[in-house]
Amino acid sequence: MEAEGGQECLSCTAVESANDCNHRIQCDDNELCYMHHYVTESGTSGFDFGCDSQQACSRSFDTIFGRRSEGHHVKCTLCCDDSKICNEDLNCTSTVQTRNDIIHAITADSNHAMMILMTDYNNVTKYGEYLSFHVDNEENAYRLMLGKYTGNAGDSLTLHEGQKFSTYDKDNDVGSGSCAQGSKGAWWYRNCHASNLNGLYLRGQNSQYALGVVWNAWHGFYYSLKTTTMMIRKY
Ligand SMILES: [Ca+2]
Repeated sequence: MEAEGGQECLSCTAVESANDCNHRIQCDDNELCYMHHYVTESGTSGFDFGCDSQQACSRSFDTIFGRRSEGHHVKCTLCCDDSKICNEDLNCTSTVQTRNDIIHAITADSNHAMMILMTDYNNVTKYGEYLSFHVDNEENAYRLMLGKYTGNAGDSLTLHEGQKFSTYDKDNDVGSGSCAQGSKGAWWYRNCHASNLNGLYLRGQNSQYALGVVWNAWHGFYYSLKTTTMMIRKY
């Protein structure tokens, strides 16, 4: 989306019904409109919209495609059922285009970096950034391609480089079982993961091994992060 201040954005700011979601807000000059995809605990996915932080703006990341935070995991799920996604007007459509189709299209033409911002329950924020980020097309199961890591969160994604995207209904991992079902998420699972950002929203320290919103290099497999945001920039 365009990173322009003062723009009018579609908004969906709380746990709302589809009709309630369909309103507009004005973003501040230091914010940008965002559209992001989310996956709920039940596996439903969708998009929502709003204004994003100055931090994202200042880093010139212009596409935000994955986010987990309090409320977001249930936000606007009434917009669509499992077979549909929301379009930019937050109306349900039957298009087969998914989050990964969009990311594939965005990252196909040039060099892009992908940054993940993560916040824990002490409100500490860390990040990991990867150069040469690209997601392959549907025929290749949205295979993940990544370059060099930098950041202070530790590297929990290079393990997944070269892996296909697996969901509850599509086991594309290299293990004998289904990592998506076993890890309660959708990700570029290998056998199975070092990160699980579409996992269960388990709110910090918990007893469920590797099922939460996990970034192993920072908080290990028994900690579910408070917020995560995945962003792309061109370079
Ligand atoms: Ca498998």
